[in-house]
Amino acid sequence: MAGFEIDAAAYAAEGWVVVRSLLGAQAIEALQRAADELEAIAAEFVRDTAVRRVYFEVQSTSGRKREPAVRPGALRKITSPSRISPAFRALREDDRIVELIAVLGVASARCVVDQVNPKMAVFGTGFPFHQDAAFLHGVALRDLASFGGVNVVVALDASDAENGGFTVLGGTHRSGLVEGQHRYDASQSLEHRFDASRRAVPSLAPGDAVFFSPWLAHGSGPNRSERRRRLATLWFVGSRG
Ligand SMILES: O=C(O)CCC(=O)C(=O)O
Repeated sequence: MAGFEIDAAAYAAEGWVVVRSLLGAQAIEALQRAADELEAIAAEFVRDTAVRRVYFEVQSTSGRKREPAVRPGALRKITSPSRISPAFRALREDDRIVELIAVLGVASARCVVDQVNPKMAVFGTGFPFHQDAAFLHGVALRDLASFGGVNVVVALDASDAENGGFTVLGGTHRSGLVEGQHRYDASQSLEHRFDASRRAVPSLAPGDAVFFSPWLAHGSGPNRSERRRRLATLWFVGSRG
């Protein structure tokens, strides 16, 4: 693919691979502004709230779901930002991502989930290790089983171990789905349930992306820094084409 390469062999072996500068400065600035606008909508929210089918999940003190926000407007996840944000819709429909996914072996991929994952400076808690494949259902799960899938996170801000960077457990995409992930307590690490011997926290600049298997265990640590960390997340499943 012109301008981009992806290491399909590393992806097959580890279950994840970084693509540097997937998005250029203009696209990233548009997404950063769009994320700011979404966060402004949520400025007074103290509980999880849906607005025009965009679901804003608040950041609680413990990190557990359904507890009040650590302060008004504190967010941990925004699900389906593409429903109201043109910049996130454009990301969801970016053909270059679909082409890279095809190189990884999943043809005619379609996006079934899009999210923003904010992690606040200082207050952002860890995200327990889990496998996204455990959270799909219906037609999307059927297509994942039949045609495979690839998930993608794009850094909107610089992301590293200090600010709760995206963390992967390499190789875990080969060991099957761990049961009971739906009941997880978001304040707990589930590291003990997975082989963590190939744990990695890739440092990402805005616009860098991680392509990873829906079966790869991943999560993130708390944000102990003064820098916020936001990711855009997309889940793709293949189709008959
Ligand atoms: O925010 C993060 O660091 C990870 C989020 C995540 O893995 C998820 O929402 O499934």
